[in-house]
Amino acid sequence: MARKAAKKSAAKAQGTSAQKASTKRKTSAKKASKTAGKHVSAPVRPAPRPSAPKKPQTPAAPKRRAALERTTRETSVFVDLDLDGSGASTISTGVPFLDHMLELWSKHGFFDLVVRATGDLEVDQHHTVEDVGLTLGQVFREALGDKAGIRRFGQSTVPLDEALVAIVLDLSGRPYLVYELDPGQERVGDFDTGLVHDFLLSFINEVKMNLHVDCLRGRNPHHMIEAMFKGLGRALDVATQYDPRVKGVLSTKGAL
Ligand SMILES: [Mn+2]
Repeated sequence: MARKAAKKSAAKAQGTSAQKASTKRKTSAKKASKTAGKHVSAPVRPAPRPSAPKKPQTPAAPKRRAALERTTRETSVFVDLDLDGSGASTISTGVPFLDHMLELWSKHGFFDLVVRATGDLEVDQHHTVEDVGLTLGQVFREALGDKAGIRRFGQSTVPLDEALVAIVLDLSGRPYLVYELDPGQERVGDFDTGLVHDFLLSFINEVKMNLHVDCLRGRNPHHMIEAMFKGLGRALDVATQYDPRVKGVLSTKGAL
C-alpha cells in the first residue's frame, strides 16, 4: 500500500518536473531524479537548505567584556561589564542613590552592567562607594583591552532642569581628575554627596583616564550629580567607539 502510494507520488513528481521542463528548459534531469520518490506539491521548488552555522561576515571585533569579584574586609564587590551592550543593568550596592546613578551611567553609555556589592554600611557608605568605583574601573580597563581603533577622547554636556554639567575625558593611560562640581549640600537623602568625588577618583585611577567635570550651573544636588553620571556615560560611549580611520591606537607615541 505504502509502496503504491510512493510510486504514485513519484510519478506525480516526475510528471510535474517534466511539465516544468517543457516550459522551463532550465530544470535538469538530475533535479527531477532527485525529487522523484518524494512527495512534493507542484510547482517543484528547491528544498530549503538546512541552515548552516552562521559565520561572521567580517573578522569579529574583540569582545569588550570583563567581570571581577573583589573582596576585602570592608566590602565585597562583583562587577560584570560589556562595553558594547544595550544599556541594560542590574545593580544592587546597598546604596540606593549609587544604584540610581550607575543605572543612568549604564543606560546612557550603552553599557551592559551588573553590580552586586555588600559593604560595611554600618560604618558609612564610604568604603562601598569607593570600592564600587575601584572595581568598576578595573573591569572597565580590562574590557577596553589594547584600545586599538577607538576614538579615545569623549565629551558630553548634559542638562537636567536647571543643572548643566560638562564632561571632557581622554582614555589616555594617565589618571587625572579635575572635579568642579559643588553640590552645595552635604546630603541627598541619606547619600553623602562628597562621595561622588571619591567614586570618580577610584574609577579614573583604575581606568587610567583623564576626566574633567565642570558643573556649569545648578541648584539641586540630585540634578547636578545625575547630569554628571549621564554625561560620563555618554562621553565614555563616544571615547570607546571604534572609528574606522583609527589604525592601531590613536597616539603619536603608539601606545595608550
Ligand atoms: Mn534622579
